[in-house]
Amino acid sequence: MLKLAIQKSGRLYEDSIGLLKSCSIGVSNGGGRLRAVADSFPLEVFFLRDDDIPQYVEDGVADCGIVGENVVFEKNKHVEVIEPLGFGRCRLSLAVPKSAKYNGVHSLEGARIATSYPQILGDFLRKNGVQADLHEISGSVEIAPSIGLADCICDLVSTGSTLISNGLREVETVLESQAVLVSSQNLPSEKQALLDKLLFRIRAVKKSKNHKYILLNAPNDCLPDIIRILPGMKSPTVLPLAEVGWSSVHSVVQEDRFWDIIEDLKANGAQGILVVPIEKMIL
Ligand code: PRT
Ligand code: ZN
Repeated sequence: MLKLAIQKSGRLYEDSIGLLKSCSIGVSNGGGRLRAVADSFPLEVFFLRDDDIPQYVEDGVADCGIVGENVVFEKNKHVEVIEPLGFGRCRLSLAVPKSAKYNGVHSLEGARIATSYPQILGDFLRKNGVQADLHEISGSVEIAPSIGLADCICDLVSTGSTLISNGLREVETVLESQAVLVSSQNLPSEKQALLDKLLFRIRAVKKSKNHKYILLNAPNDCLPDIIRILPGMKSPTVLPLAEVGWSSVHSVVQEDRFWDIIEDLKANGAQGILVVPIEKMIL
């Protein structure tokens, strides 16, 4: 049985459970349980504080885990990052009071900086040749300047609204982060085989989220142009419609190019365009 550690509650919990569900693995920690056995996959899930996950994985108590890169780099344990998961996106940033002068990292020389990320920030400052006075605090970092504890802060940011409401201005990104799947080093072969199976499902789900299935009708004389626009997985499927001289074209398009492709298709004679989500995608 593969042992997976995920966050017990917090920002990564819903997406971690949702990802497993998309992989057809049902898990529930109903009643605040700390461990649960999944249905339909040989997986035991541990529900932990995110900060503890790298240690559990390093020690082999859990074989793998889902945790933010910010935590992985800060804890600096011996774990392998095996797959970015595309959720829990944020950045670790330096922020100064709105009215403070800032002309690059060197402005921070000698400054008192409040942070929950002394390792990552320490590395960043060393690389930039800056010496500063780090104050490690574990929560509510953003109030440190206003209560006189620090001159500036280094904390996680997603929308930026917490910084604004505390009169702070983001000046430097130290790290871009998202949730990742990590694993213990040197897993025994039967665990590695299960992890590979889980990873195969995760990749199929991730791929499907970046793609849409598209169906359209077009007069046959427009088909060469439409087929040129729609790359498909191998090539588009073309089926005759009941109405003579018309065809239905089916294909898969990448989400990020989606609107450009639709415009191009319309301009080249496509009609009745339908777009549907893909649940799993295996190449
Ligand atoms: O109890 P436990 O220790 O497990 O949870 P936690 O309180 O330490 O972590 P949690 O649930 O807050 O966050 C878990 C992970 O989510 C983090 O380690 C990041 O990888 C990721 N994440 C993504 C974030 C944010 N976005 C985020 N915005 N973690 C925290 N924040 C906080 C930030 O610290 C600041 O206070 O949200 C505030 C800023 O948000 P904006 O939107 O105002 O910029
Ligand atoms: Zn935490």
